[in-house]
Amino acid sequence: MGNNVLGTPIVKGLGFNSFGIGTNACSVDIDEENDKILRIRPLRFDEHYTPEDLNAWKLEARGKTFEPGFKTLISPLSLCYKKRVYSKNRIPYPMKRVDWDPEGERNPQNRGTSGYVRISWDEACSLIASEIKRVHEAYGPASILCELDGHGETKFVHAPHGCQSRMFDLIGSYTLQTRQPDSWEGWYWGAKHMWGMDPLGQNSQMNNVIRDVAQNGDAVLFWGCDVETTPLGWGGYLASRLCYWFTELGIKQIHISPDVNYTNAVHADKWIPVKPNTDAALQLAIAYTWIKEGTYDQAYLDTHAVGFENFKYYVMGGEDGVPKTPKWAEAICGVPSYTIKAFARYWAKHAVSIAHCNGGSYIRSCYAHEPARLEVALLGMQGLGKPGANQFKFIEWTLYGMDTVTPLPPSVEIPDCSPAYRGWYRSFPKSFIPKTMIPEAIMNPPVSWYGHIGAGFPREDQFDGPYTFPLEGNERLHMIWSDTPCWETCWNGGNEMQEALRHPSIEFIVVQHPWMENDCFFADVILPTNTKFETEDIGTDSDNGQWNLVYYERQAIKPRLESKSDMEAVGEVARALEKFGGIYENLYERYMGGKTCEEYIQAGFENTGAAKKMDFEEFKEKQYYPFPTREGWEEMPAGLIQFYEDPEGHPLQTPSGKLEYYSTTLASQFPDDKERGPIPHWVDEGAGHQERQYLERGRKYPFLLVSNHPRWRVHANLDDVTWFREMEETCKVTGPDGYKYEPVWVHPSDAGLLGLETGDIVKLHNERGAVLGGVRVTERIMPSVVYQDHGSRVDSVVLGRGGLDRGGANNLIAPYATTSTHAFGEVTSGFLVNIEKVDVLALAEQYPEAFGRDYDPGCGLVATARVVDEGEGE
Ligand SMILES: Nc1nc2c(c(=O)[nH]1)N[C@H]1C(S)=C(S)[C@@H](COP(=O)(O)OP(=O)(O)OC[C@H]3O[C@@H](n4cnc5c(=O)[nH]c(N)nc54)[C@H](O)[C@@H]3O)O[C@H]1N2
Ligand SMILES: Nc1nc2c(c(=O)[nH]1)N[C@H]1C(S)=C(S)[C@@H](COP(=O)(O)OP(=O)(O)OC[C@H]3O[C@@H](n4cnc5c(=O)[nH]c(N)nc54)[C@H](O)[C@@H]3O)O[C@H]1N2
Ligand SMILES: [Mo]
Repeated sequence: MGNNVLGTPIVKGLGFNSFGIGTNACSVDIDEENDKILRIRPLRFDEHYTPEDLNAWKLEARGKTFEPGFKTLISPLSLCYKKRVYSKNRIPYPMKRVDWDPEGERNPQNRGTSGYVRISWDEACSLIASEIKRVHEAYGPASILCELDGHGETKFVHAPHGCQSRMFDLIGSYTLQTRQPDSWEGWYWGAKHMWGMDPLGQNSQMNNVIRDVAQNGDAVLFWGCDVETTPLGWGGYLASRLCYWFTELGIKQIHISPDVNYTNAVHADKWIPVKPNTDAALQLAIAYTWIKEGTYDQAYLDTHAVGFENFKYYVMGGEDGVPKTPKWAEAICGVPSYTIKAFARYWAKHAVSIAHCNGGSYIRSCYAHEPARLEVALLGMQGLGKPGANQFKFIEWTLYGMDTVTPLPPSVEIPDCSPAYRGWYRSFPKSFIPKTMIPEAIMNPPVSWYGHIGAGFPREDQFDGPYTFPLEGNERLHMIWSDTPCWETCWNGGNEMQEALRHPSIEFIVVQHPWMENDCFFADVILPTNTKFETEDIGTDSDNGQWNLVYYERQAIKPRLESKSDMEAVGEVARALEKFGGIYENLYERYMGGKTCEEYIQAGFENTGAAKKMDFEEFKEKQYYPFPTREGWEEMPAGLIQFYEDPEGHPLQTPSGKLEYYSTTLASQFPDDKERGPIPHWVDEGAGHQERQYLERGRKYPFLLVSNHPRWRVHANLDDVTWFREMEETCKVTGPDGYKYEPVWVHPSDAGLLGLETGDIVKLHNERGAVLGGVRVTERIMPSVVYQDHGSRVDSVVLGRGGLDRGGANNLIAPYATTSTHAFGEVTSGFLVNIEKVDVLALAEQYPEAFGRDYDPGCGLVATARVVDEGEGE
């Protein structure tokens, strides 16, 4: 700390990742003066290292070259981050819900509407400690639910998530809310059974695929893929640069999506508009065309696949009497049959790869396993793995430190700082609940399901079970400790969750978080935590594929307001528990594991190859070490070429070692499953879903909502950034009441019929409730589809099922049911709604409390909007 403007800047890794482990960040330099952050700018690698030191890589194709740069390509989501640090939305001090009295009335029904009073850290920690002890004695440790699974800032020692689980493990366990394979539900529940790979599709075999495409590909299908948006949540602009290069090389970029997303608008050669979550129909019609015209690779299938005949029988209509013709598909997916045929013919004649970030709605909607499997089916029919014909990803190239997922030249190692990490360490307690089933588990236990639910588990794990909550002899849930308070705006059926959080069985909710938003308003006690600018830490970065590095982060500014880091906050509770003795004795020291922060940072550093190059002091001085490119990367086989050339010698991880168009394991495990049978199908309805426009519900709710990953947020993060909110063109729409509404794109033809204009305020609604939004009339969205980004801050007018939200958090009205009967994924996009103009000034009169909250257009609700008594403070 101190005046560094003329001295060395402070290195920070900005970005988000699952559990907040510091990979995939975008490293930046911070200039600070007098305990104030002045600016954030790219980190330069050539300050301490030369291209020779780094064994700089280079891709060559068709006489052109692509090289990485020597500074990070940072995104607006990182550049803006000081706005988060100084947001009016920062929780200033510990708080207690005004009508929650642990000695008397707890008033759970008032959660979500109550006010808060300021309390001291001592009082907060002592309340939490007493509640833990009481719940332990009355119900047992598994009655405490830990919500610790969200993305978070890239921190190691001061881990954003899961510090409480470390403490609970020392005093008798807890119940874990497990992370879903959220990003890739369809790939996990579906594609994995067909080609055995995980987490996302082909990403365990993506080596050198980008060079392969550059040299051998004719076209890349961006099948639900927005490279100008979603790589920015993790890192920077390298993926964007690659799209420009593909254009230079003459590689066609074909976009298949309901909207003209930000990549489509800039890079696409062609857009094929498809209605949300109807891709399966389009895919089946492509297969039909190839079969009918004999333009698929039967010889490849003979040696590389099993069960193709069964699939073919279904496609041609043998099974249900309905041939899956382009005409049949057109009525469902909105793509004209002549376009489907032309597209199928183009694909059959060219070397085509498919690119994703993760896949969009059709991977996170009902029956998402079907389009995921059908994508593999199509790739297989055209000789998957041959030069120029693979599937690859544009993000998360070093996820979980995996070594084989980068389609770009890898470095000598992916740095692993895990000894520094103090958050959840991926251990599964016996008692756990899939995240998608939390509301049911709270309100109507017991609940049961199959599998541990999470990417990276063996394929067979999905068949284990059924698992049940609560375990035999255990009580239901009575307490929740969340460091991830965004369930409402990020998961399926948020309105139901609001009811669960107000359920009488839940006696105590504690939340620790830097910002006052979303589920925080349901907490009984709130602890203010801080951002990575306020602590010293270590981290690693894949710099979006340019360079892998490890960096040391100096503390940039003092902790703001009364905040502590997440790790320290839990430590304070551990200290408060010690007074009860017994199992709580000496808890703080045990929780800290006998090391100081500095020692953890050093342990993290020692675990990376950087320690072979320099000592800890030099590392702290230089602040970062980029790893050189691995020798011999050019020789690494591209994608699935080995499987293509020698399927017996290089089998897939399926039971047969081949592509399974008919899955014998699905057939034997769940013989009666109508939604996920052994062969991928088009599924109309079932398992609690009726989300098709042509079915009965579609008459009442005729629009399909596509709820993309937000351009100007990372899920629930960053909705309070002043700079973004000023951008009326893309970020928010200002209503007549001065409130910044979340945009809703509507096609001009629909707008005409409904009498809507840009700037109107509408409600998107179905039987689960309604959310407001601000209209933008645009041809960038298909007719009969509306688009509103996901993750906007909840600002409830009416709570619970049938409720109304001003913030535009459309997850509140997403389906409650999971992917399908035996697949427990989220269903959060591609569902039915209706859209209707509202008069916000009339609503404001009807709901004066909700519309009168302390609000700043620059950030949304301010942190103290619900504070009724600021007290004396500490
Ligand atoms: N409608 C719709 N919904 C979706 C999706 C979609 O496509 N459409 N996609 C889904 C996908 S793929 C995902 S991965 C999930 C993401 O869902 P989540 O991972 O649950 O959401 P995040 O907002 O990334 O992060 C969780 C919380 O961590 C908080 N946080 C960040 N840093 C810190 C910290 O240092 N300390 C503490 N205590 N908290 C911190 C954030 O403020 C946020 O409240 O959303 C899913 N939901
Ligand atoms: N800025 C930003 N970056 C992020 C995130 C964020 O929240 N914000 N989240 C991160 C996370 S956790 C993840 S999982 C990834 C997500 O990465 P993706 O899954 O790729 O992201 P999405 O926005 O859900 O979908 C991408 C595009 O798919 C198209 N699409 C949507 N629905 C459909 C459909 O039904 N069919 C077809 N064919 N196309 C469709 C839309 O054009 C959309 O822009 O992004 C990561 N990066
Ligand atoms: Mo995700």
